[in-house]
Amino acid sequence: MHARRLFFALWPAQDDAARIMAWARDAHALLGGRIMRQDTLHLTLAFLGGTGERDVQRLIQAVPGWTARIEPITLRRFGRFHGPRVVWAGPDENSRIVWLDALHQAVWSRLESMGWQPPSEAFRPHVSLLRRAGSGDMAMLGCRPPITWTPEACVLAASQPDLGGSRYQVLARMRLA
Ligand code: 2AM
Repeated sequence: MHARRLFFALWPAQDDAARIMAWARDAHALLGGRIMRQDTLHLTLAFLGGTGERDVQRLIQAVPGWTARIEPITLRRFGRFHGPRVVWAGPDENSRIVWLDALHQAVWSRLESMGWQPPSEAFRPHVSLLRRAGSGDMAMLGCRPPITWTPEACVLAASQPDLGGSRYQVLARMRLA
């Protein structure tokens, strides 16, 4: 069996995902590309990449013992990663979300103790909306009323390539406090 691509992510409740999806549809109308499915919108905390089955089992067993303190997150703006042509919704660039940075740090220090190498790049919290988006002017999207949502779950998920995109499978859930 080949390695599955694993990641830890914060998942919105259904009604919050529906509100985020409205942003995705507006962005898609302007920029095209592949729109994310509403039921798999998420905020990635840690991407582990291809993970062998033995390590998948170690991670699944480790997760139920973790707890996380969760507070609301406010999405205020669209942003873009040029390489993968991802368009996303994110918080203000200049305001750090202290609890979210702390959670990212806690997840990575736990992963590091299990042998994973933390990323060298800074954590930039975002919810991806489009992949392979066109190069239209994002300023045309204007400002939207902000979306404040409280993650419903923190999950360990596996991403599997599927026709036209990726399918995500939730493997384990962390307790939220
Ligand atoms: P995203 O958070 O920007 O959408 C599963 O692939 C998830 O892990 C995706 O949501 C993806 O991007 C995130 N991710 C982070 N770094 C990645 C990388 N180097 N390759 C693929 N996915 C990555």
